[in-house]
Formats: sequence, structure tokens, C-alpha cells
Amino acid sequence: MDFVSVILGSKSDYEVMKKCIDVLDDFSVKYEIIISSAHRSPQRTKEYIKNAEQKGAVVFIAAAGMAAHLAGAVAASTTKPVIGVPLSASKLQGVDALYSTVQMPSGMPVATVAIAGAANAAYLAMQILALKNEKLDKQLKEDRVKKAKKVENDSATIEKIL
Ligand code: RP5
Repeated sequence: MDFVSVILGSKSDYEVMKKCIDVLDDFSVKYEIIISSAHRSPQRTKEYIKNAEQKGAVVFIAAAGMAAHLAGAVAASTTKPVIGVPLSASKLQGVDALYSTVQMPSGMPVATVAIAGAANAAYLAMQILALKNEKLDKQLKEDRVKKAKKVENDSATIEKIL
């Protein structure tokens, strides 16, 4: 059973990451979501990743703020793709988490989305799943058509072309 695993560093990350869950729900994609911290519960994080892989996790999404080492810690424990979501949780407004998440050493990649890029983390995870899932690939292509149509419709409400 292929699924997406979403790991949050803290319950305080949930409000932003709800957008990620909403997108996965919209596309009826299977996921697990748990809270586990790289710093506060490193053993739980490691054990969870091992179990999730055995159950069929195909891609991991790890979201954390401040000195955000969660995505890197996940990447250290799996060779499945890891998507990192840096979050704003301090006076540095997410730049701290962005640098902590994106600056991985060679050979240990984390595909880092924008600060608070919860929805894009879900889309990227689905694009990875869609490599082996034609139905999901079709859904994603249809979604792109819908998005392009919305641009045209929005423009039509205000546009003036000479
Ligand atoms: C990080 O520290 C978490 O991912 C969260 O973004 C931030 C603050 O955590 P709390 O103190 O709110 O639990 O590890």
C-alpha cells in the first residue's frame, strides 16, 4: 500500500501543515501524519520511519520550524525521497528553518519547498507517487488544466486588451 508520510516537529506546526493534508485529501491520496521531533524525540522519529517504510511509505514530508533538523534527520534514516517544509516559528520568520532544511550535505538530499509551502509539499509528493500511478497522474494533469482555466476566467473579469 503506497502512501505519503507526513511528520511534524510539533503540534504548533499543524495549523500550516493542514493545507498539505487538505491537498492530499482532495486527491484521495493515502497518508499518515504524526508528530515526532528530531530533537525532542529522536528515537521515536527513527523508529517511525523504519515502520512506515515497511508499511509502504513511498515519500516523506517533514515540516519543522526554527533549527529545523527534522527533514535532514528523516533523510538520514531513509533512501526514499524526503520533502522538507521550513516553517516560521521564531523571530527569524522561517529563514532559520529554510537554511536548516535546505543546506544538506552532498548525497543526503532534502527537496525543500518554500517557507510554509505546505500545499506544494503535497503536490510534489503526489508527483512522485504518480510516477507509478496512472490514475493520480491523470488527476494531476486535470488539476493543471483547471488551474490554467481559472487564470483565464479571473482575467476575463477585469481584462482590457487593446
Ligand atoms: C520546531 O520548533 C517545531 O517544528 C516547531 O516549528 C518549533 C516550535 O515548537 P514548539 O515549541 O511550538 O513545540 O522543532
